Amino acid sequence: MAERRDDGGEDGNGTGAGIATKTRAKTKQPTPYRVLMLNDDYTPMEFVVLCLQRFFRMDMEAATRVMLHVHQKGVGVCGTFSYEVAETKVSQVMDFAKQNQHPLQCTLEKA
Ligand code: TYC
Repeated sequence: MAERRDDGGEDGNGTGAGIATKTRAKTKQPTPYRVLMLNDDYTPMEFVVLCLQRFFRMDMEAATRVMLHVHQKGVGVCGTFSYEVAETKVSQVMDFAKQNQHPLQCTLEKA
């Protein structure tokens, strides 16, 4: 969002009057979606931490904090993204969990 006023100088009509102009960014922000991780009784804690590091770029400390939150509360937020990115992250986590035969569930909701 930029606002601009011209130089107030010559306007080409010989009056020297300035013309106010406004430029608005027309790019609309995408609707945000939260990616949620769900607790279960079988997925190892280390695997959840690995997912959070690998797919949500968390460091060990942040990943451990989110994993423990999910473990204790049942659900936790991995991050907020556009629908397309959120959907991709959910698929990546679910595919990786399936490959490793863990029942880990991940979903998304409108933020
Ligand atoms: N509750 C699991 C355990 O005790 C750990 C776990 C944490 C599983 C977070 C899933 O999203 C999850 N092994």
